This record gives sequence, structure tokens and C-alpha cells, in this order.
Amino acid sequence: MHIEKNTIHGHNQSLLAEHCRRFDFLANNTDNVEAVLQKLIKFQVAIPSWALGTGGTRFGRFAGGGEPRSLEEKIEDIGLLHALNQSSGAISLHIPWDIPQDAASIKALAAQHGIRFDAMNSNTFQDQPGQALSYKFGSLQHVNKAVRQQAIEHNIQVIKHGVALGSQSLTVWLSDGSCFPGQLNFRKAFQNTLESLHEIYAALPNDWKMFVEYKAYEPNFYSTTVGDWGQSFTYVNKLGPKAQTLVDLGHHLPNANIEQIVALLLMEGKLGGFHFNDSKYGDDDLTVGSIKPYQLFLIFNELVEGMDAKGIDHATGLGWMIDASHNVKDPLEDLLQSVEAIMITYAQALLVDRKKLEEAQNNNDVVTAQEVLQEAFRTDVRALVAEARLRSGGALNPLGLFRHKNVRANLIKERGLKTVATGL
Ligand code: PSV
Ligand code: MN
Repeated sequence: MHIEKNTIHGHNQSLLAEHCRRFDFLANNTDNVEAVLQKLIKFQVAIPSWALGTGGTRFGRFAGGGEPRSLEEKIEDIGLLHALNQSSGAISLHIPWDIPQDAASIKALAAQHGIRFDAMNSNTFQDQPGQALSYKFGSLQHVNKAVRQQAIEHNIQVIKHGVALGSQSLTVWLSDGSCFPGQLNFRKAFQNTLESLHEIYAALPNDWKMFVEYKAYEPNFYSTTVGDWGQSFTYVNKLGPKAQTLVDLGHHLPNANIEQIVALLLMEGKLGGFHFNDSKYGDDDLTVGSIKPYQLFLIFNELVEGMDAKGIDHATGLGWMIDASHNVKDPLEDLLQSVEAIMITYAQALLVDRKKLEEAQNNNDVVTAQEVLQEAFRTDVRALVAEARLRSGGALNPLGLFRHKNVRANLIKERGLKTVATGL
């Protein structure tokens, strides 16, 4: 399904007067409003190819209907999101869930929708039909060299798919680890993993990056071989300049200070990419900003401060991706909400009075430092984000228009009720 430009235009006209009233108020009270708008317009968040269908849990899966049946339909869905919000102009593919049969035509289809290919994701956490050796006891860490070799070759294959699509990064997330004490020699598991990662790194094209994603637990419940940012950081430092750490917001132990992790990784030039989501208990993969919006703001605050300190372009310097799962919501509506939450939080972080904050820090004025942060966090920036969307041709109210056009009902009519998208 497509939403035509004139449909978006008509929708915007009906909301314009109210929008202008809200935007003008904000613009009159915001310094550098034009510069902020330009940054918002440029900022794009990649949509994961595996988040366009129902996620489910290990207890069940309740399909919502109209799920994309092919990579082409996944790209169409992202095209729809991007037409509505103009901030979803990239896709992150998971292989082998989304192997392009004809890379040139997939690339052309994505380009028609204004979508580029962000990081490619390898999968050595599941066995695929016909696979020679099992990953039950790990992949890049495995005690058997032949299993490691199979996983290395898979990653190299993923890079090749990415090259054909114009991607420039590979995300490696390993479920490798152990479920019980004594199962694994930690040092040997680390060394095997490092040696395997070196071989994958050697296959990276010159202009590529490799993101090493960490996760505290699940599916292994005693140890994870890339379990936290310290371990990822050790691997990427040993690998070389093209290797960087990827932070998935759901992959920390409870109450971890993610904003501090982000600040230090950025300082060391080792923060490569992000998987946005939110969580209450573990790797819940909930809608961004739905549980801990202030934490997300504090993370963005460090991102903006750290990127500016290093002269990193906000839009292109790091890989920005969502990693989410939808059990009770329409996946497309959920993704619209997640992107909106990211844009709102980014806008708030751009509004932080950096000079005043630095002065407060230098004077040990804790109260003012908190006031500065909360002043920005408590600003209702929705009209600012909407103005950025309006200027790029998106809808003033993407979710409202999505519902008004009965998108899900149309997708069910086109694709059927029982379709199942590839993914988790
Ligand atoms: C693992 O939980 C993870 O965050 C990795 O990024 C995977 O690629 C993705 O989720 C799979 O859903
Ligand atoms: Mn992730």
C-alpha cells in the first residue's frame, strides 16, 4: 500500500493552523531553531527488517494480519513509514531471514522509497535448515574449529550481501556463552571468539565498519561471551579501527548507567551504533521511550555532547537503528511511535543549554545542572519535530493518518490475515 503525496498534503492542510500556533510559540522561545530543525530533518533511524511482523514470545505468537511476505513487502512497509514520518529512510537486514534474491532490484526498490541499507546483521544464534554443524554450544566461540569456521563463513557471506546492496557495516551479535558454571573455559571462549572475529574483520571492505553488540544474558543464562560493554570494548580494541561497540538499550543488567557507558565509548572513538528499544525487566524490546523516557533523554544528552566534542556528524557518524518486537501492537504503529520518541528525545537533547550546564558543572552547582537538563526534558518539542516532518514532506500526524487511511485493514486485504513475516 502507498500513501500518495497529495493525501499527506491534504492531511497537513487540515492540521496546519493548529500546528502553526504551537510551532510559533516554540520557535519564539527557542534559540537556533533553524539549526535544530535542520538537524532533525537530516536524522534518520533504520528500521529492522525483522520488526515488521509480530514478535511473539516463547509462549506464543498472535499474528496481527497483513504481515509482509517477502523482502519486497518489508521494504514497502518501511517506505510507508518513511512517507509518513520522513525519518525512517533506512533498513537494517538480518541474514538469512532476508536474503535478497536479486540485490540490484531490491536496491532499486528501496531507492524508489528513499531507503538506504544500514548495518547488515548476521545470525549464528539459530540453526538453519540443512546447516551442517549446530550452534547449540556457540558459534564463534565453539570448541570445534569447524563450527567456528562455518560461522565465520556465514558472516563473510553477510558482508557480500551487504556490499551488493550498498550497506557499509556488519553487526555481529552472538548468543554465545554458557548456561551452567563449568560448561565453558571463559579465557578459551574469549580467545576463540577473538580469533574468529579477526577473520571476519579481515574480510571487511575498506569503507566498512564492524559493530560488536553485547548482551548480558539470554539465551545463555550463566555467561555471555560478549556480555557487556567492557568485553565488547576489549574485542573491538584488539580488532582495529573498523571495529566498534554497538549499544542495544535492552542488553544491560538492571539499573546500568547506560548514559555513562555511551559517553566513555564515544570518548574512545569506539561507539559505532545503537539499537533503540525500551525495557522494564530485561531485553523486553518494547517501544522506545515507553518505560524510561528520562533515561533515553540522558543518553541522547551524552550522545549530542560527545558527538559535538568530537566533531561527529549526528546523522551519519553512528548507525542508528531500532531493535524491537511487537506482541500486542500493530508493528507499523509501534515503529511510528518509536521513531517519534527518538526524534522528540533527540530534539530535547539539542535544546540543552550546554554553556550553562558546563558552568554549573565547573562550579559544582548540582541544582543548576539538574535544572538545565530538566528544563530541556520538560519542553514539549512535538511541534518542532512535526515542523521538521512538514518541511520534508511528511505528515503532521503520522499515526493519525495511518489510522485514517485504514492501512492495516488494507494490508490484510492485499496480503491476507495469516501471513507470517520472517524474523524472531
Ligand atoms: C539480540 O537480542 C538482538 O538484540 C540482536 O541485535 C539480534 O540481532 C536481534 O536482537 C534479533 O532480534
Ligand atoms: Mn539488538
